[in-house]
Amino acid sequence: MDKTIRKKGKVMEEIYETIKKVSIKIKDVLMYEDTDYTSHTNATGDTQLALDVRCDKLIEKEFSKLKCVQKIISEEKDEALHVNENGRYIIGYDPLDGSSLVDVNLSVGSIFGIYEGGIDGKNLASSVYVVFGPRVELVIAQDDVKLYRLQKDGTFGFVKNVKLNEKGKHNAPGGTQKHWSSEHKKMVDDIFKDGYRLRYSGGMVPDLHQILLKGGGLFSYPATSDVPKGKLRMVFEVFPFAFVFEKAGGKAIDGINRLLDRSPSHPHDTSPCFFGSLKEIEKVKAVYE
Ligand code: AFP
Repeated sequence: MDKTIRKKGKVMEEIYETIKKVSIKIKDVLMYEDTDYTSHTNATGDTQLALDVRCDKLIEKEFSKLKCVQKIISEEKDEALHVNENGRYIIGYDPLDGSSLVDVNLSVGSIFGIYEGGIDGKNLASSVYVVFGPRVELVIAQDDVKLYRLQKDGTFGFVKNVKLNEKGKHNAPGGTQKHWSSEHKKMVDDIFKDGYRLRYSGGMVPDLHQILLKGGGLFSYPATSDVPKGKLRMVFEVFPFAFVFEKAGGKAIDGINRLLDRSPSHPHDTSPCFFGSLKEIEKVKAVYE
C-alpha cells in the first residue's frame, strides 16, 4: 500500500479513537449531570444547556491533543478554535445534537465531520456520529458505512456494514407543519398515502439512524416560512449525514442540488435538507425541481 494512504489511515484511526474515548465520557455526563439551561445562547441563537457546554469542552480537550487537527469548529462556539497550523483536518462537530430531548430521556447524539482543505461539502474525508440511547452506537462513514456498539468492556465492537435499500418504509418530516409550503405538505401527505409510517423524535441523530438501520425512508427538514433557509447547520449536521447517506447507497439533496456540492459562506449556515434512499429522493425531486 502507498505510504501516504497508510499514513492517512493511521491518522483517521487516531481521530476515530478520540471520538470513541470522548463518547464514553459524554455517556457518563448524560447519565448523571443536570439538564439546566445556561444564560448563554450559541451562534444560532439557541439557549445553551449546561450539557451542551460540558460536551463541547470534553470534545475540545481531546481534539486539542491531536497533531493532525488544524482547527475545530463547534456548533456551540461562535469562532473556530485553532489547534495546530500544520494539522491536516478540520473537525466540524455538534457536541450534543437534540440536547433539549435529554430532559425527557429520549435519544440524542454527537456528530463529527472531518474536513480536509476547508469546510465545503466536497472536502469531507469522513464522518462519524454517535447515538446515545439505551445503548451507545457509533457510525463511521469513510469508504463505506460501519456500525459499532459500546460493549461491557468499554470498547466499541464492530456490528455490521450499513447499506440502504432502494426504497424504505419510514418517513421523518421535520419542521413546524403550519410553516410548510403547500407543495411540501402535499409531498408528505402523498408519502404517507403510499404506506410510509411516521418515525420522528425531534432528534436528527436517532431519526436518521433509524432510517439507516431499518433499510431506508425519508428524513426531511425543508425551507419553511419561519426558517426559509432550513434549520439544520451544514457543517455540523447536514454535510456529515449527507456523506453517511451517500456512502450507504442513498442520496442527500437540498430539494434540487446534491448537498455535498454546497459551500457555506459561514460555518453556522443552514440548509434545507432531504436524506433518503433512492426512491424517496426521486419523490422529493419530482416536487422541488
Ligand atoms: P436541539 O439540538 O435544539 O434539540 O435541536 C435538534 C435539531 O437540531 C435536530 O436534531 C432535529 O432534527 C431538529 O432540531 C428538530 O427540529 P424541529 O423540532 O423543528 O422539528
